[in-house]
Amino acid sequence: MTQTSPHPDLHFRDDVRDALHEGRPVVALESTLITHGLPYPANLETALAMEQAVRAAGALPATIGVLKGRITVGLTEGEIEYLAQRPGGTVRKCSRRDLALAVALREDGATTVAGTMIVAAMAGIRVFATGGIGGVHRGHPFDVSADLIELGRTPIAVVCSGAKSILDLPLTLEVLETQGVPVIGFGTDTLPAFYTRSSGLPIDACIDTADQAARIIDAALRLNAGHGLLFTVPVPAEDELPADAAERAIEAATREADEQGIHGKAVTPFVLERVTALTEGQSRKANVALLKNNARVGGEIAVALAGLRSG
Ligand code: PSU
Ligand code: MN
Repeated sequence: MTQTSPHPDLHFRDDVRDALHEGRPVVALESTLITHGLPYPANLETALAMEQAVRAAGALPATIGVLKGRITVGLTEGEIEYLAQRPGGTVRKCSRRDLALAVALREDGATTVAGTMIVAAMAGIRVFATGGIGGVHRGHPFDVSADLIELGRTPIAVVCSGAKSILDLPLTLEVLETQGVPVIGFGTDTLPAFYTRSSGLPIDACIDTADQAARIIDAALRLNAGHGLLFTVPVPAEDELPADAAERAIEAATREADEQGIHGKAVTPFVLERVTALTEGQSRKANVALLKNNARVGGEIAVALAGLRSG
């Protein structure tokens, strides 16, 4: 199916524009995990490995970011490398509230899950793969990630490994319910907890194939549902972090954030960095593995969806 004409403020890599125009499968990828989620060079290697995993599944990757105020759908390898090497604090972390600032002030910006959803949906992309979404912060139930609100208002499928257990997962599920967002397990009937395969919390559906996922996306589009769909894929078993090690590190890291008065958009990057340090990099192995795996699953879902909508 041919997509409608994209927005004048979006700059497309040529192959992404062509693929969208022709109804071929495209998977959006975010850039905050490059600038705020992982250090150089793991960020660059992981971003390129995710693109490769999307391609291997038969879809085209479109990493989304803002370069000197230009919202770009499909960063080139050189542009990804540029963002990956920017010193900390020089790239704006762009959630919904930040996009207009980055554009008008001609800044470099990295899109979060919320920011990437907005741009991808404007571009006509139906599937977006990432690692973990933001959620409700432990001990700070008023700190609700804009990702959850975006999922309630922007129609795109987000493939992820749930939310990190640095967050309050039961409260995160409550907010998703309020926002009208179904949580669909890909090969699981509980919410994955990012570093570990299961939080034990029940979710709304369990599916096993990309074709089932495509049917759900297609039904939501036909119903004009207007909200996001959350597909959750557990970290591969061989890369899972032992649950007690993850929990200990998370508790220590969130305590440090409180003690140091870290707040606002700095909380998530701070805690992620501290968890990695406290688990001596063990958590990073899980993080990188699930990112690549989710990119592959996103690619498979996009391929199934393109088949369904052209047939
Ligand atoms: N969770 C991760 N890694 C990340 C993020 C979340 O495991 O890099 C990033 C994503 O871009 C997500 C953002 O959208 O952090 C959430 O930030 P906040 O909690 O400030 O909304
Ligand atoms: Mn927050």
